[in-house]
Formats: sequence, structure tokens, C-alpha cells
Amino acid sequence: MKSVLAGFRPLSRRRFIQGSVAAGSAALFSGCATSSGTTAIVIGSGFGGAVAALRLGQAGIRTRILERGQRWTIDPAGGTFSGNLPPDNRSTWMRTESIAPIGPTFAFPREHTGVLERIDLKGMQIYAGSAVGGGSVVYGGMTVPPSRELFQSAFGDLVDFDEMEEVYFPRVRSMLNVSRVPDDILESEMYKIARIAIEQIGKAGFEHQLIGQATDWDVIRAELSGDIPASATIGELIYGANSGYKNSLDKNYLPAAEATGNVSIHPLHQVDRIEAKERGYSVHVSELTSDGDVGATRKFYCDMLFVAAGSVNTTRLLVEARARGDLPNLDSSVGSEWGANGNTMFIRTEINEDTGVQGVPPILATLDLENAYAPMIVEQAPFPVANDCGCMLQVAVVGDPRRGEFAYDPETDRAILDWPGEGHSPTVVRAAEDHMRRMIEANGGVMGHDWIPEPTTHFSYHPSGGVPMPTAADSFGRVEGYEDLYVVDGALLPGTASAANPSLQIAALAERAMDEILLSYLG
Ligand code: FAE
Repeated sequence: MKSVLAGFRPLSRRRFIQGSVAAGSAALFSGCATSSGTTAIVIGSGFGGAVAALRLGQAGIRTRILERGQRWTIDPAGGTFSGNLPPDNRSTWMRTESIAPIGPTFAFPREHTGVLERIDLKGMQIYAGSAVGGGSVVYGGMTVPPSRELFQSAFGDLVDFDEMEEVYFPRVRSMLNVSRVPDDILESEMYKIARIAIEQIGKAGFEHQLIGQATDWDVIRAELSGDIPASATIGELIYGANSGYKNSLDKNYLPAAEATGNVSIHPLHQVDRIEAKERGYSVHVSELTSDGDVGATRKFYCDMLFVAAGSVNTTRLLVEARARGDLPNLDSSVGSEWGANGNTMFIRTEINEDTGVQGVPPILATLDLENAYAPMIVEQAPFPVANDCGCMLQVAVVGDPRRGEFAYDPETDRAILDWPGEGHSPTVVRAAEDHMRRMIEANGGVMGHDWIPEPTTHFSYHPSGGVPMPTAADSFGRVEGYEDLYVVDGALLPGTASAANPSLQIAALAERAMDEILLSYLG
């Protein structure tokens, strides 16, 4: 690599960062895009993987993304993804029934490599995306920074909040084209529920805020005017957006990575095992059919390996590799400090309002950082099925102290979670109940036990951690014990996303890591 860049003088970290806020490494590394012979593999194409691949491609490094999920291309006529009611097997990763946490279950004739995975761990169920674009295909687009205090207390002096706020959060927002809901759309029929929520949040003595959204509002305008089939306006979110209203990673980072000419994306390539070789790494892959059958098994080799399979899958791959002797030098802390980010939901019914059809994506939140039990952000999430339920769904993200640890189980040959209890900690449940109580006292309504039995205690959309810094990896994702092995996804979070949704932090930490990794690599 160094010979390709003879004469290239890396800037100091600070100068480099200041010169590249919006474009990231692109400005610095474009022109260096001759292939060096160095090869990289990125496992997973979610927030961490997509960022890593783009920056590697711009630096002239031949990169393969190995992604187990399918690549879904929006058909303008609609029908790319499963609808909500009833869902079909495109909705679900490798099961014969649907898994959405709310509402009835639907059976499928056979398994499929659908977009939403549920990982059943002992004491906690985790939802994650499984597609080119990872979680961005199924997510709510909420792009929310943490508070300075919570972030800094989670990261200590390993990551500087000012640097994140000045450099990396803006860079990610710019790539994802994040904006707040425009007035004309907030005033439309699909957001009647949001306007009701704004009023009720105020009556309960809280302040609301409109949050950053990775959404193309023009697509939603086209839905509203009837020019394209309805999608956001009828609540399509968790199984993918048929109108393409989401600014998911397959619309920005990933095509930009491919456009460098150095990055190729390989869908339906499931990594089963990673192994250190004398030089570089070998990656064992099952090539899947769209129904999930194994068509062939292959091995790929690379000099640089970036593991970005999402917090749970990355942690499992590493814990299993350590136990099997494939990566024996991994630190004993790999697998620990894993958390569910206090991500819980509760629903209020009989809110005495005709809510109409509740369109998505979610656009507003309440900061309840002074909550008596734990700091939290509470997002008003449209109820994800298209009916007039007279109900309001809220998604809380609570600073939860509970942590678990993944350990290898020789009987199943898998890493399993040791989680201290059932579901989220009592702190999370009390904080959510306290918030709900204030909303009910001010506005009426009851807890919607038909849909959600209680503030949900047992599942999360926000797996966080498993590769703690600084013991398992440094704050740039460089894994201890190995050269050129990196973790750049949600596994690098300190067991929490600090009472915020994780995607912004994951992508921003990956951007920060890639700046540093490529600078030291090329320097
Ligand atoms: P992720 O995006 O999960 O990407 C990992 C990728 O690796 C996936 O594409 C996998 O298919 C792939 N993969 C896994 N195992 C393998 C393997 N063995 N071989 C090959 N590929 C593999 O990881 N966050 C927000 O900030 N705002 C939201 O509004 C929001 N809404 C959400 C709604 C739902 C329903 C869900 C499930 C999550 C939501 N999240 C939200 C969380 C967010 O999606 C999640 O934190 C990020 O996607 C995690 O990013 P990673 O890069 O860690």
C-alpha cells in the first residue's frame, strides 16, 4: 500500500478531520484509488459495514462486502417488500411464522431470507435487519444524538463528544440526508397522531422535539398526492418501505462504495467462521438461496477484516472463533458488556381521540432526562398497522445499567448470552411506567394490555456492545491481539447507546474509526 501512496503525506488527525467534515475520507483518498493489492472483507452491510466499505473503497483498497441478506431493489409499482397485514415470508428471516413484537402472528408456507430477524437469547429477544443495508432497511429512520453527559459518562475519555458533535454526527447526517419533518407533511392527515401527541406531551408537562429523520419527504409527498402507491402513509416500516421513502444505506453509503470501483457487494453470503492465517484472515461462507438453503460453501481470504455483522452476530462470531482456536488471542473481555439499550414500548388505548390512519416514520420525541428512575427519550411511534386504533404507541430508550455476557457453549458450539434476569431491568420498566403514568394522568387513556401486556420487558431493537473498549478493541475498533482485524458496528458501543437510538452513534464511530485506521495504514 505504501508504494502506491509514495509522496502522500497524511495530515495530522485534527487537520484531516477539519478538512473533511462533509465528504469524509473521500477528498483525502480520491486520486489514491489505484488498487494496491491489499484486500479487505467487510462482514455485514449495516451502519458500521457500509461506512467501512465506502471509506476502504475511496482509499483504493479492494473490498468485498459479505452480506447474508438479500438485496432489495424498489419496484416503483410497489410490492418489493412484504406488506403489514398480513405479512408474507419476505418479512422474516428464516422462520415459518411472523415475528413482529406487536399484533397477531401469521404462518408462512416456508422459510425465506426475509428482512427482519429475531434472535432469541436467554432472557432477551433481539430484532435486527437482515438485508443489504442491514438495520436501515427495517428501521424507523430516527437519527438521534445522545446527550453529552450520558455519552461522555459511557465512553469516559475514550471518545470525545465534541469531536463527535462537530465532525462525525454531521458527516453521517449529511450522507443519510437527515432532516426534520417539513410543515406541510406534519399538517397532513397521516400525522394527525403526531399532532395529538404534541398536545398531550405538553399537557403532561413535557417538551416535545421534532427529531432528525433519514427520510425522503418528496417520496412521501408523492404518496400523499396519489402519484405512487401508499407505503409510509399506511404504516409500512418494519418489513421495508415499498415506496422507497427511507434513506436507507442502499441509497447512499453502499452505492457510493460501489461507485469507487473497488467495492463489491455479495448478498446471500453468510459468514459462518473467521480464522486468522499466517498472513491475513480466511472467512468461511455459506452461499444461500433466497429460501435460505445452502447452495455452496466457500472460503475468502483478505489482508484486512472488518466485522460488522451487528452487535449480537459480531460478538457471537468472535466468541466462537476464540473458543474454537480460530482467533485464540482475542481478549477474554470479548463477549462481555453487552446491553439492550433499555429499548421498551408501551401503548395507551382509549385516548379519546380519533387518531385516523397513523403514518410513518416516527418524527417526534420527548426528552425525559429527569425521570425519577432513569434518563430516557420517549418517541411517539405511529402504531404500525393501518387502522384507527384510538391508541398511541410510545417507544422508550432508557439508560439501562443491565449488562450480559456471551460465552461459548461447547454442547451447541454456539455463543450464548448469560443475561441477569428476564428482559430489561426493573429500572427500565419503572422509568417507562412513570412516564406513562404522567401521560395518563394528564390526558386519560389506559395501558393497552390487549396489544402489549405491560411496558415490554423482554425485547429490544437496539443490541449494543459485546466488544468492549479498551480491553477487547481500542476506540477505533482495532481488535486487541490481532493486526488488521477490526470491529466497526454496534458491538463497539459501551453496552448502551446512552438513552438514544443507536444508528447515528454506530455510523459516526465507524467514520471516526475509518479515519484513524486508514491514516495509520496509509501513513
Ligand atoms: P446492522 O445494521 O444490524 O447490520 C448488520 C448486517 O450484518 C446485517 O445486514 C446482517 O444481515 C449482516 N449479518 C449478520 N450476520 C451475518 C453473517 N454471519 N454473515 C454475513 N452477514 C451477516 O448492524 N436505530 C435508530 O437509530 N433509529 C431507529 O429509528 C431505529 N429503528 C429500528 C427499528 C427496528 C425494527 C429495528 C430492528 C432496529 C431499529 N434501530 C433503529 C436499530 C438500528 O437498526 C441498529 O442499531 C443498527 O442497524 C445497527 O447497526 P450495525 O451496523 O451494528
